[in-house]
This record gives sequence, structure tokens and C-alpha cells, in this order.
Amino acid sequence: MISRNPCIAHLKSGYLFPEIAKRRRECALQHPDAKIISLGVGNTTEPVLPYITQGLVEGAQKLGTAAGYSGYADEGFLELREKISSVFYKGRFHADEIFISDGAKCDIGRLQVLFGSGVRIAVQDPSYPVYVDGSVLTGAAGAWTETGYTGITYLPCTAENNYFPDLSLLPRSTLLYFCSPNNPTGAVADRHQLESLVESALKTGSLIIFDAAYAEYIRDPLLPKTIFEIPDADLCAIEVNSFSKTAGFTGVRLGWTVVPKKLHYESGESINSDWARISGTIFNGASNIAQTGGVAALDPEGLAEIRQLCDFYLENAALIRNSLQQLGIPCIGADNSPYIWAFFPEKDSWDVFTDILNRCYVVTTPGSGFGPSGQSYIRFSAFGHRGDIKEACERLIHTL
Ligand code: PL4
Repeated sequence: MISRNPCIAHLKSGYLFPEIAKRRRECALQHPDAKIISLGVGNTTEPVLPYITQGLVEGAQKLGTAAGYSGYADEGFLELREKISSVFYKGRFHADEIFISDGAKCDIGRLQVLFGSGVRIAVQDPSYPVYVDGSVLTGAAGAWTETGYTGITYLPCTAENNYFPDLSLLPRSTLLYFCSPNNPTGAVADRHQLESLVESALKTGSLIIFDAAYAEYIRDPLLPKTIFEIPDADLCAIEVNSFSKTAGFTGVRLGWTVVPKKLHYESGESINSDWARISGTIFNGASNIAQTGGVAALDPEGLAEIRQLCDFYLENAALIRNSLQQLGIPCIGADNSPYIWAFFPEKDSWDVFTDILNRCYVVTTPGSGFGPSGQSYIRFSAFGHRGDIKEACERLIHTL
């Protein structure tokens, strides 16, 4: 018989989000009349807005004409790559430094092929689970112990350090995942913090994978929306981003990854060339319908719709945070992020999750699922219909 990849056995348990969905189903079976509201998984709920929808429709219609038909578009539409560069990066990247993907998560999973199983990994703790679980699957994470994986350096991001890690803990030659606005804490790194991040990466010979999936939620003009606002970041950072949470493309699937040509391995070879080679080998490009939608999303009308959609979820976030604050529950997030990170001192995250689910019929995400420093926290997601968000807030206020 064929043998199993031994790395799979090192996965700690079920992936966080299916586990939450399982517990929600169990609750529904026990309470068939209850209307369960999800503030758990960060999944968009509102329709794609008209201008961007029209872009998607045009993408589909083109396929039905001889003149408009297109097949594989391996590295992505040139028009989309050039537009991404001009809209988000002031045109500083050439189209062949921008790779169109089927979403940020997919590229986060694929990027580690560049570095193999011997690479050291560091993550913000807590962090989006894919960084750790993806590292387990490539064999880079090492063995699981009570304090985490031996091959991973966990950089605590807690109230004590204002949710920004102590960078003196970053080992040499490390692949560091960094997410801002952060999932799950909602914290956003300021310019000075990102400057120190770049400085540490350059000093230690490390590479940052900067996850900017929530950048369009930043409303404070002083906060950087991309790592490439920081000088010399193109010497030490790759950025992944997505249309999922901004244009409502969670189901459409479209994202991008910036791999600057200035990036090199220790041995001198180009990381950009390797990524082009690898993507061309294990990925066949994003849907061309999605890409036409993406081009529309980056027109002025599309960008206005992105802002409108993010504003809607930010208003939801403010409603949730205000309710928790009324209850005296300490929390952060919501200002420049669709997540609220709430603290329940001395309680176990899964116990609080279960309590809120069983008493309020509201699904949340237990903070411990995002890493050891997430213990005693709960993440509330602002992705939901306004009526559901208001009802969930009422239930929290009257039950907790
Ligand atoms: C549930 C920091 C959500 N099944 O849609 P993508 O692939 O472009 O982006 C995924 C992504 C990338 N980076 C960050 C993210 O938070 C997410 C989406 N995270 C969440 O609730 O934390 C959805 C999770 C989905 C999943 O496993 O990703």
C-alpha cells in the first residue's frame, strides 16, 4: 500500500474553521428551533456591488464570443497586474513582479515550496492558522509539543506589547508570516512598527510574508496599507493580498502576490524567477471571469464599491465592539479591521465559545485556535447581514 505523508500526522487536530462548523451543526441539532447567527468565520455575506458584478458578467460574456474568448492565463491578465501595481503600489512594481492567484490562502499554501522543509518559521501569536498548518504540511514546523511546534518561533502579540511582537526574538534566516490588519486581533501595525519589522528582517537575513488581505479596511490615513510603503521592504518581503474581503470575492476566488525582483536567496538566486517557475508548474491561473471582475473592481467605480462594502462591515464591527464594551468586556479591533478581539480573563477560549453558542446561539471563534497567546480570547467577525449583527448584539447584551 502507498504510505501516508508523515507530516499529515503532525497536524495538531482538525482545521479550526471546519471544527467550528461542526460545533455549530451540533448546536443546531440540539436546538432545532434556534436561529443561530454566525460571527465566527470571516466569510462575506453581502452581494457583490453592481459595477463589479457587471465586470464579472462581461468576463463570462466574453468567453461566449470568438473575439473575446481566452483560455489559460497562467500568470494573470496583464491589464489586471498593471492595474494592481498602479492602484496599490503607485506603479512601482513591474507586471512580472505581480502574480495573480485564486486567493491569498492558496498562495500562502504554495509559497512555502520556495523554501522547503528546512526553513525556520516565525509567526505572530495569535495568527491565521494556515501559516502554521501549511508549515506542518511542508515538514518545516517540526514536532508538536505542549507549547507549540518545535520548528516554529511564536512571537506573542498581546495587550502587554500592544499586539506588536518583540522582534529581538526573531531567529536568523527565518520565514516570518506577518498580517496587518491582523487576523485575529484586529491590530494594525503603524509605520514605525513596520520600519522596525523590515529592519529586523534585513538584519537577520529573514524574509517576511506580509498578508495584507484586510488592507482596504484601514481608515486611518497614517497607517500603512502595504509593507512596500516601507523603504527597502522590496529586499525582504513578499506580499499576499486578495479581493475576497474587499470586493466580496470569497467565493469568486481572486488574489495576488507581489514578489519583487530585488529579492534573492542567501545563495544569490532570484526568488521572483523561482516563484514564476513554481507557479507555472503547480498552478494554472485564476479564472478569467474573476479576473475581468478584478479589473472592474480597480476602476474608480469599483474602488468606490470596495470602500462602500468595507464601510458596511466596519459599521457592523463598531456595533459588536460597542456591545461588548457595554458589557465591560475588554476588546480591541473594529476601527481599521473587520475583527474584534475580546478578552475573557482566566477563562478557556473553547469554554467561552461554547457558552456563547449555547446561551446566545451566536457562533464566534475561540482565540486559542489561533495560537497559544490567543487563550482566553474570542474573535468576533463583522461579516454578516446588518439585521443579524444587531440581533446577535442584543442577545449578547441581554445574556452575557
Ligand atoms: C475560512 C489573514 C477567514 N475557509 O479568500 P482568500 O484565500 O483570498 O483569503 C483567505 C485569508 C487570507 N489571509 C487572512 C485571512 O484571514 C484569510 C481568510 N480568513 C477567517 O475567518 O479567518 C476565513 C477562514 C476559510 C479559510 O480557511 O481561509
